[in-house]
Formats: sequence, C-alpha cells, structure tokens
Amino acid sequence: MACGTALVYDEEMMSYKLLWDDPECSIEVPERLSSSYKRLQDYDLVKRCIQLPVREATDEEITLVHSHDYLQVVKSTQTMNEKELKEISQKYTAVFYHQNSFRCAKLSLGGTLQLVDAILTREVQNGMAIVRPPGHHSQRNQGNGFCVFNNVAIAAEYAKKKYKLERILIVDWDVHHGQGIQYIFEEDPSVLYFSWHRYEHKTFWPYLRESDYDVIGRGKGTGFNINLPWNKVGMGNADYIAAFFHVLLPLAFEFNPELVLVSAGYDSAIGDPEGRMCATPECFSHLTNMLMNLAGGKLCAVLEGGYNLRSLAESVCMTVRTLLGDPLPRLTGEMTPCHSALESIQNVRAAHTPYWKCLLYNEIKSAHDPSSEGDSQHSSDQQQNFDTAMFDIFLDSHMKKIEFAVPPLRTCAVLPEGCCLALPDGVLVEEKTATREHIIACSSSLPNELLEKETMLATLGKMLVILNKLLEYQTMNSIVLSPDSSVCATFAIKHVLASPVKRLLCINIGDLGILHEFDNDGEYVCLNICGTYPTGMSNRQIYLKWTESPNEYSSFFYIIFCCILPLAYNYQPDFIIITTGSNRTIGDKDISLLISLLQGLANGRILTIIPETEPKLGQKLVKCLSDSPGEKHFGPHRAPSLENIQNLKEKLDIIEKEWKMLQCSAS
Ligand code: Q9C
Ligand code: ZN
Repeated sequence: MACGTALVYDEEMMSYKLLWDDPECSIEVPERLSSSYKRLQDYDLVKRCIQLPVREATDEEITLVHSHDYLQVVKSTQTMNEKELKEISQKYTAVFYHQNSFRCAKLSLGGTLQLVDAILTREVQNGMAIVRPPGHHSQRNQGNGFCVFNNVAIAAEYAKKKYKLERILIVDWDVHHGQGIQYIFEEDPSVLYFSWHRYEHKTFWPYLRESDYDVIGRGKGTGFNINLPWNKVGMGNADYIAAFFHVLLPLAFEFNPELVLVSAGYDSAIGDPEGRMCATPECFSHLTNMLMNLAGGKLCAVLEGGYNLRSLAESVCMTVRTLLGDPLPRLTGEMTPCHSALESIQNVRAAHTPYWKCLLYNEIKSAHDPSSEGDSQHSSDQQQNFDTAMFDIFLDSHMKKIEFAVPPLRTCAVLPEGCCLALPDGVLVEEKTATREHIIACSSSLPNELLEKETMLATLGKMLVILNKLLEYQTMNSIVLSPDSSVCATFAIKHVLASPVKRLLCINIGDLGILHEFDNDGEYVCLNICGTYPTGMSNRQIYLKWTESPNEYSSFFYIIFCCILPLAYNYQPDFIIITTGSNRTIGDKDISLLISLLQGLANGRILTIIPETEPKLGQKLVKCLSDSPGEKHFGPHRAPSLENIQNLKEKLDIIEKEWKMLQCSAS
C-alpha cells in the first residue's frame, strides 16, 4: 500500500540566474529554492519525507509538449555568451536564459517526472517537487514568464502515455494564468485544467482575452478548461476557499481524476509583490487537504511562482506538512468572500453550467444578488501601497500564533465487548473508564433510566476519558461504537459545552431520537441530515434532507461542497461531533468522505459516534480517521436528484444570510 510523502529538491537548480538588468524578471531568484528548503528543514519536515533524486529529462520527454525547434533553441543557449543570451531571451516574453538554464530546466522537469513515477508506481502516496525554472507559462514553441519547459503539462502527457491514465486534474493555484497549460490541453478532455489568476479585467500580465471565465476549452475539450479570473487584488482565505467549494471541487469530484497535479505557485499568498493577494500560508494546507481526497490521494505538487521568500517558504511548508498528514492549522479571520470574488465565481459557474451535471441546477438557486450586499469589500486599499517589510512583520507575528502541535495519539476508540475491528496503526482502544459517580455527575441532562443499562455506563465511562483526551489534545480524533448514539451524543455535547471550547459543530446523520428534543439555544451549531425533519429551523439548528439511493453511485459530494463544508468553514469550530443514527439515508463511503474533509477543521478534533450495530461503518471510519494509506477512494459520483436539490435550496435560502460562505451561484 502506498504511503509516505516524497520531496524532490536539488540545489543544482540554483545554478542559473538573471545576468542583466531587467526589472520584469529580477524577482525569479535562486534563493527561492534554498529558502523554501531551509524552512522545511527548520520545521523538521525534510527528514519526514522520502527524498527523491532529480534526473535530467530526455529529449523525448521534452518533446511530449514542446517542438523540436524550441528544444534546439534552449539547447543552444548552453554555449551562448551574455549578449547572445540576452538577445534570445528578448525573442520571448518575460523570460531569461543563462548557460545553465537548459541543464536546470531538464532537472526541473526530470524531478517532476521522478515524482510522478514514484506516485504512480505506489512507492509514495503523494509529494512535492521544489524546482525551478517554473513551467506553466511555457508553450510549444516558446518560453514565457520565467518558464522554460512546461513541467506540469509534460507530467500530464507522461502519465497519460506511460501509465495509460485517462483523467488527470491540474490545479493551478499560482496567481498567474498558466496559459501554456491551457493552450496545450484546450482540446483534450482527459485533462481538466483549473486556474485562478489575478486578471483585473485584462489589465494584469499576461493581459490575455483567453484568461477570462468564458474560455472553457474547444472541441472535445469543451468544458475541461476552467478559468477563474480575480478582478481585484487583496483576495484572501475566504475567497480561495469559496472558489474551491463552489467551482473547483464539485467539478473535480464529478470528473473523478486518477491523478492530481498541482501547479503550486505561491505568488497567490500574502506579501507577494506580483500577486498582491492576502491568503495566509495556512490556506494552502486547506487547499492541499481538499485535493488529497481525489484520485485516491495521488497528489503531485510542483513549484511554480512565489516571490516573497518568507511567504513562499511558509506556504511550501504548509503544503508539505499537510501531505504528510499532520493536523491542519486553523484559518483565522472573517470567512466572508468579497463581492468581486463572488461575481467571478458566479460567472465561471454559469459558463460551465452546460457541461457539468453538478451545475445543472444552478438556476434553481434562489435569487441572491451580490450587488445588493454592501458588505465585504476587501483590503485592496491596503494593497495599493505595497510594502514588503510590512508583510514580513505581519507574517512573523502571524506564524508565531499558529498551533503546530501534533497530539501524541491520532485516534482513540471505544469499542463494545468482543468487537473485532482491524485496527490500523495509530489507533488506541480505550480501556480506562471514568467512575460511576463521575459519569453520573456529568450526565445531569440525561434521564436517569438511561444510565441503568450496564453497557451504556461502560461506554459513557470510556467516552468520558476520551473526551478529556480530545479536550487536552492528547488525541487528535476518536470514534465511539455505542449502544445508543443519541444518549452518547447528548452526553458529549453537554460535556464539551461545559469546557472552554467556544465553537462546537455537531453533524447528525439519520434519526437520533432524543437529540431532537435536546434544546440548542444557539450555544453550538447543529446540522442534521436525515430523511424526515421537523418544520422549525434556525441558523444554528439546521435540518437538511438528503436521500441517496443505495446500489448507485452517490451524489453526496454535491451537498458537501455546496452546504456542509461552507457552513463548517464559515463557523470555524473548535470541536466537531459527528453522530450517525438509525434510518440514515447516506452511505458509508459518503460519511468517510465527509469526515475526511472535516478533518481540515478544528485541528482535526473530531468525535465520531456510531451505533455498535454498524461495525462495517466503524471499520471504514476508523481507517479514515487514522489516515490509513490508500483509503481515499470516494468516486465515481453521479448527479444529484432534482428532489434533493430542491429540498436543499429551500433550506439554503433560509440560512445563507447568516452563513456567507454559502452564497455562491447565479441568480
Ligand atoms: N509586474 C510565474 O509566476 N512579469 N511567472 C509580469 C508584471 C511576469 C510569472 C510583470 C511574471 C511571470 C511562474
Ligand atoms: Zn506566477
């Protein structure tokens, strides 16, 4: 079984640089690599990765995408003098060549292909290549935007050819449009290309009409090119996360890729002089985590841009840390996407509506007109007077506040007597139990007769031990197989609310009897997903109806991205309790996917409570919670039913005023 995270790095790729004065190219410096690597070492991340050596890419590999003529040009730069190098560079746009450019470009591409091989031969689960020159701007016949060979595009062609892959997703989170990748796959439905980019209505480099949202691919590739132009600077965490929920992820899950390639540019992070955006380094942990749930976790991140050395290094570390499976740092700040971001998101959704089943019901959405909302204009003013030193000071204090703690235990389990789950590494079965008096003291909210059952007391006793471990962050997450989910959940909710935890999120799947009577007067957020529900509902006690037909592919990803995750990210809980009850209308795989994605929140602090009569579900969830290798196979999916969508949109109408991350689709 594939496990482990690979890291590709070689300092030889620092052996080229800009030789003359050119303000347009001066930011692409060798230190981009060393400062990223140094930071990875500082955080002890390098030694936790499997280091892969780079190699030179072959002519045959380079010409998977580039012309022989262009290859000859790059080859010829090896023996040029400075004057000739400058002349040849000026034939292209925003790119510079050096005597070592060809060698480094071959290592950069070869390193990327080494990573693809390691992932697709299952030597590793995922990985990152810290390479330069970058690739996503380069085209069949030319270099462009610091890029010599198109590493990620060639990686996709290579994977198609060598491993017979039929569906590859490329996510380009660099702040520039990877027009090179777009041109290469424009007519190719086997590669889904997503790029967001600073655009400002075509006034930002590379100033292309074809970077706009309505350029969606051609011929057989129509619908497989997704452009999300940012028309303002200052986009932040909420905007990026909203773009993932409302554009990329639903389409990516419907596409069901066999491999995810990330054009991982960090000029989209805060402090970058090119991007002038505001997303903090932790945001990249969350983007990475969400993509790790596609393609069975086969994710290959390849460095592109990123010119603020501090921000770049921290963001690279966040990506690698997440690939390794560490708990994610929490996102801070107001989770409200700005008006301009919502407009771009709506535009690209509308442009793709004819091509994706999950967007089919776009127009059913109640009219939400973002122009009527006066709030959430961004800090673009702050971005007008750009001052690198100011961002360094910000970043210093910001990084100090981030919690990197990894709890000593990953998963604690409470299992009934005689239950035999196959327990993966990192799972501890709780044997300690709290005293009868202690349990009773903590159960004032429960009817006494419930505590009379010996098995119930035994479960609550162990759960109490686990709850305290969770609250002290001695364990990251936990699972309880219980004789009665609703009793356990009620007990757990009370206990957590009595602790310093400020924001508790409960997600109940199926019927949970007494929980429905347990009054939630706004102390926490409770999301119920069931087949039937009461009529009353508030912003904090939410009832959603969603029914999956068994024996069919599932469409649950739809409600996850359009509702559950936006709400959860909006709320930013400190603690999550997930409970399943009887008559659930959601399958085992769907609950696994949900839990896998929710682990991005609350530092992964999740308590899962399921009925002891469901050991098969327990087995799946324990693997998912403990991050067992090879467990993230969730696809393929199907389109949601009209009935489910209608039920959902009715409810969304009520709560989207409070939960700004829900606002998404076209009116
Ligand atoms: N101030 C990459 O990030 N210069 N390439 C634009 C506008 C070109 C970026 C000048 C930027 C190229 C890989
Ligand atoms: Zn860039």
